Amino acid sequence: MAQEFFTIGRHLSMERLRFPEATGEYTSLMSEIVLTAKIINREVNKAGLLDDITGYTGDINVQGEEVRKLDQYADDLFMHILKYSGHVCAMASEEAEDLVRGPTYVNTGKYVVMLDPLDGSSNIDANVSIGSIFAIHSRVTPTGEPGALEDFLQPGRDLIAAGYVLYGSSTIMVYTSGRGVHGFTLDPSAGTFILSHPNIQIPQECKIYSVNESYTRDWTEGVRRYVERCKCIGESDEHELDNPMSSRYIGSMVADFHRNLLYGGIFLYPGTVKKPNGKLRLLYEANPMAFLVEQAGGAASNGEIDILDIMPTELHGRVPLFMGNKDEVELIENYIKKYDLMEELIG
Ligand code: P6P
Repeated sequence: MAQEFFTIGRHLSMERLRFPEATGEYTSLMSEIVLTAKIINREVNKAGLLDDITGYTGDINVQGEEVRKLDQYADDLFMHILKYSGHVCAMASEEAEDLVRGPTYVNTGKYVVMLDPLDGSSNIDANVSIGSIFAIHSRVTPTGEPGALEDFLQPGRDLIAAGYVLYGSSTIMVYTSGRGVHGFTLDPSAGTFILSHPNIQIPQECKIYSVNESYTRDWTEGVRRYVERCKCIGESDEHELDNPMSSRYIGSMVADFHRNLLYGGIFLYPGTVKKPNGKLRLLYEANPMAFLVEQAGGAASNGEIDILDIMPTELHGRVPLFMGNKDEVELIENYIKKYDLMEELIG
């Protein structure tokens, strides 16, 4: 139940009061992200009605993916609003090959922002929920200089905030600044996000597994055996379930993640023999989700170590991603350790 008009603005102001030395820059930056989310929500909601905002731009992004008009719109909007906020010295986006910097006067900005402006947008024509993902680091380069790559190549453990906006049956912003995970649902009539999910904690029981099973033949032995265990098929062992988990996979990570966060579940995007690092990007997909799920009592791993402990080496680096209930993530790591090593040894 939404707490009566406890808006995200009031939440951010109360957060600021915790830190007397706070300059208000972070609060102001978050307010700019909230504004951007409202505008993107408006465009996503009418996408099916207007030709000029659906379909493809004809460009190919740095990922080699066809760019949709809504992708470009969302990216342009985030860039414009954040670039001139005065708080961001540089940005990284799925849609931009290199760093994006603002005008010289914002070299004093304290933060860098990493964005997937509109994740899952290939689903928009089918009216499937899509999302925006953001993550915020404090810069490590001297204030006054242009933002630089090393401002982004920090482990997720050092993030100061991360979140997503899910444009679905209703639009919800879920974010953390390291003091719990909080969900705010947009009240379109009031034009503001209202606290609807305070202190989200992932349920103890893992009821759902989410993975694209069309890649089964390319998985390593450990991943394959874990998924078989979720389905109660294959060789039994001490981790055998009494009943299979439900399979839920919509191909839009923010939607899949949000459902599993609220209901209890495990999301897998494994590497394969051909693509050992999988598909999802560390800086603006895996890290923000890992920060959120750890704050909600869950875990996120690349199959060996916590996502948040990975030292990034490039803007668009990819990682295998297993995230959700902590016990399940640990079990996946054990299966990988046990069976993938065996596979390597015996070939
Ligand atoms: P696949 C969407 O393109 C995305 O980046 C994520 O939102 C989603 O989880 C994944 O890719 C889906 O990838 O290979 O299963 O279609």
